[in-house]
Amino acid sequence: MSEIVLHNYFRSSTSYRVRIALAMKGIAYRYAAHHLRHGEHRGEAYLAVNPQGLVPALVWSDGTMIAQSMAIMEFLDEMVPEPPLLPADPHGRARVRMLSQMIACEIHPVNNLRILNALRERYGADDAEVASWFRHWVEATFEPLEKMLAESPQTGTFCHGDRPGMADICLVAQVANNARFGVDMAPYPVISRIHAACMERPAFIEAAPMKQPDAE
Ligand SMILES: N[C@@H](CCC(=O)N[C@@H](CS)C(=O)NCC(=O)O)C(=O)O
Repeated sequence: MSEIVLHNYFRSSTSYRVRIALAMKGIAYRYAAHHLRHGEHRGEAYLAVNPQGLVPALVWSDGTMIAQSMAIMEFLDEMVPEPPLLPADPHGRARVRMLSQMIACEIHPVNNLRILNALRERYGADDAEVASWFRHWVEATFEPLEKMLAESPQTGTFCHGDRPGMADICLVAQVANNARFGVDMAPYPVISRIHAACMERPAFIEAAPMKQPDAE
């Protein structure tokens, strides 16, 4: 068995998801930083690890490489089941995956660095226009997410009941990104309450962007 390596970047919200999951499960790993703004994720060395050239990528102790934060989190949950990231029942699992994917599939892909760069390079968008784009796609999903969390009896201290799981991980990582683009969180009291509850937990605190060795 050799070491577990997480290829990531402090500010990457998808990396943040995986760091939280690793911390919750108490899995030790080596932190391999790739500076996205310097294009290190597009270099030969990293493309040899993950041909997609995106972070995060986890290299497990047997050498298996897994990219895609949602796949990594499900893998970690199967390899180290405690504490679980998903509920035990199918209905609960579906709900947590639904809430998670609202963020992971509907917000993150259209607000990723390469999309924001394309807005600037192809269409001449300035900083204000890029920030407005970012906020638009957050709001398009945070509005229904807030409503769904507020109206469901299954919402507890966290997105699903009273222990944090995959949906909370996605929520916290997204809220961290929102702060950089001036998203007003006032319309989202339930999301804000859940975020605050998560940020009292050591795993969420230790995985936070500014706690990482490559933080700037
Ligand atoms: N769906 C992927 C997305 C991975 C991804 O796009 N990561 C971002 C950082 S949050 C990245 O590497 N961006 C580089 C770029 O856009 O050039 C996941 O969940 O892991």
